Amino acid sequence: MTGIPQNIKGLIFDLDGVLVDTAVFHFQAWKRLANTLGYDFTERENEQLKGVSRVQSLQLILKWAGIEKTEAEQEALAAKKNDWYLELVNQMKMGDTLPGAEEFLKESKAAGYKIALGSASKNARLILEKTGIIDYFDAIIDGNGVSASKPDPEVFLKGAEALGVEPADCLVFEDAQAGIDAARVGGMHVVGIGKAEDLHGTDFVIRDLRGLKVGQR
Ligand code: B16
Ligand code: MG
Repeated sequence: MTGIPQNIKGLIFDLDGVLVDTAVFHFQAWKRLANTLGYDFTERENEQLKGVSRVQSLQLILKWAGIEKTEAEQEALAAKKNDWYLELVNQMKMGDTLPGAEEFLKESKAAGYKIALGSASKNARLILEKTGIIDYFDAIIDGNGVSASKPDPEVFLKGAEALGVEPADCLVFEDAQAGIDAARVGGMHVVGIGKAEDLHGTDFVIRDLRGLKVGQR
């Protein structure tokens, strides 16, 4: 089994698709919104919304549908989608994390790694609280604290800074290509979570966090 590279001091986790499976809730809520506009989209198109911010996701869906909306209308639509998304998130419970995620966080913390969240989501804190994993984090950088979306490296650079660790000594965990590109541009190591054929530019790819050994620092 692969281990964490020797020089690594800080671990920066994406949220959706790495620690929790909220992608399915995003998909349901976006689909519900698209349907009110007389449009539908598939799970395959939904892949392109992963790791992308709320407003950018809406703009992509409107583009696919060939629909134009003013900025004010877009804000109202994004708010409606978020209300529906939160109805689903609010049903999440302690332990609703992806396979191996909580154990990996626990072992990493015990081994002395500094741990940050680097997520595009503005709902990240709520999700970490509901699933009971918030206390593992030394720093939380989310969609409320960044101005540029992935593949811009801002979210991860802020994470490294908050941990007091050089970017080159950080390992980022990402399931989306935009996030992998962001980590690379930021000069960090990056583990892809998912299928190797879908993810490019990683140090290595694992199916989920059961596939990586924490070991000793
Ligand atoms: P919110 P991540 C991303 O989370 C999701 O992958 C993406 O689908 C979503 O649009 C984005 O968060 C914003 O989420 O609407 O909750 O602010 O993968 O960066 O943890
Ligand atoms: Mg993600």
